Amino acid sequence: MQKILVANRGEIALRVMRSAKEMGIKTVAVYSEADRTMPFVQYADEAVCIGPAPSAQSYLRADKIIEVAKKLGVDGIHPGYGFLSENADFSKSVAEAGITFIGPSAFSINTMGSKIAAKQAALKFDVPMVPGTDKPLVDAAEAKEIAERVGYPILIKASAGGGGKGMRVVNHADELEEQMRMAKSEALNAFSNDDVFIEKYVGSPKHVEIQILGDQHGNYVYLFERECSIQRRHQKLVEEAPSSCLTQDVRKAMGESAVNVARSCNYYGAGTVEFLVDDDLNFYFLEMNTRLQVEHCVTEYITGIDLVKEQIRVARGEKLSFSQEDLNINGHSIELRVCAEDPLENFVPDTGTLDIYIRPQGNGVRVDDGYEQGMEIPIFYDPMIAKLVVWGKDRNEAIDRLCRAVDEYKIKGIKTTLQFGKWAVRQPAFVAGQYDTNFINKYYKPEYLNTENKDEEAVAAALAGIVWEEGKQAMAQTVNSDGPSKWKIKR
Ligand code: MV4
Repeated sequence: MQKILVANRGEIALRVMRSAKEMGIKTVAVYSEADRTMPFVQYADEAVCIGPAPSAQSYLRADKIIEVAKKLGVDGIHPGYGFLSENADFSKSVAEAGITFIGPSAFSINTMGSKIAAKQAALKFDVPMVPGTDKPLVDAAEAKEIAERVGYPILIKASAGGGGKGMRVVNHADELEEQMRMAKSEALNAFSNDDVFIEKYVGSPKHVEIQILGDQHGNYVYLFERECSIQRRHQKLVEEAPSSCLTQDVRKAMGESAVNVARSCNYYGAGTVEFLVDDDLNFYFLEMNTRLQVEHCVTEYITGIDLVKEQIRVARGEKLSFSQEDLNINGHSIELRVCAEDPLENFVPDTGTLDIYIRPQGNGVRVDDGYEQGMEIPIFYDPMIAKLVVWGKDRNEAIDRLCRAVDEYKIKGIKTTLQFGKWAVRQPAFVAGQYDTNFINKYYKPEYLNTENKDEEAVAAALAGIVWEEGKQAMAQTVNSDGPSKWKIKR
């Protein structure tokens, strides 16, 4: 593979290009008119504008992207996450154009894209699942029968759903018919498919997901878990690896189940198998995400594996160069998603200009971001502007380091989730590792955040720094254009 096109934008485009560069592979960026000046466009060896700002006219234009790839002699396309990353037709079209899709086959994407097909496939490998159905519901009468059998409360889920869309809790039999009708109409609207199924509702679960890697020769490994229970409206905000609630035995059992889910759809590449974990550490398969995930960095920190490089190697047809026995958990990693959202106003997205943008640095700190100071955050895309990822020799050090890094991070001009993240990891429930998907609803109130501008001094200092830098630059320009002797003459 000589040249990779990254069909994405922002931090993930940059992150993929960095690994490609280390492997001696050239990179191509495709970008929308709104993204012209972004770092990922500048970083790429070549860059092509593919359309106006709205994603439907740029980052989702599979035809245009493949056309650019062919024209520039690209031999691999990396889809990142979101956009076309879990689009089976795109995976297929890329392959048909004679280009390697750096991701799973259309078959794997299709199988796992249908929650019902995914359950049917995984069932053959004895993967634990929540009691319920693995076939589309035929009518309300059948639904009632099944609900009686598994017992209320139940969940109605859309087969084409995921990320919580088209999900309805039903507490009593007399709500079932109405909720089923609504779930079906919601699913039809959102996914053009109204298949729904039933699961027993697990209250207050933990969301634990397993990172897997598979090659095209039938070899699989699991790279342990990520605990992602701190989320709001199905948007994750804080993720960590490893999970502090699992035992070695449960970790191994979940890892092996995750590999079986991957096996069940002949998966290759990097993938994530999501599980619900209850208070007794029973775990249940939820769904598989057939892409590199936002939070992959915490897994990279604790395993020392570069997941993007492994994706590229697997796509080239290479065998995995390590086995399960070679993998160990080293230390602890926490990621905070830095989103342009106001945690004081229900996390409503905020737009504006990054008037000040200064990254934290130092031991055990990784910032994956897509913007520079002075840039505007466009309204067209995901509000996540950066990921602050830390590593510590143990969980307490990781927590302290995250707080230190939040303090060093200076962002002015837009509201962000930085202070929320610092609050979250200092909560007694988080520190004790005793939290589930209700964490934010249960504990968070906007007034808990330190809202007064206690950072005013630091910002003043940062501004002074900018003025100083600008002054130095102006001076350097004077020196360069006129030669050093000018100073002497002027004096
Ligand atoms: C569940 C559940 C409880 N019981 N399934 C939400 C997104 C989708 N991936 C599955 N989800 C859930 N499925 C059963 N049988 C609770 C959720 C859920 C959830 C799961 C993971 C992380 C956050 C969540 C927030 C609300 C509900």
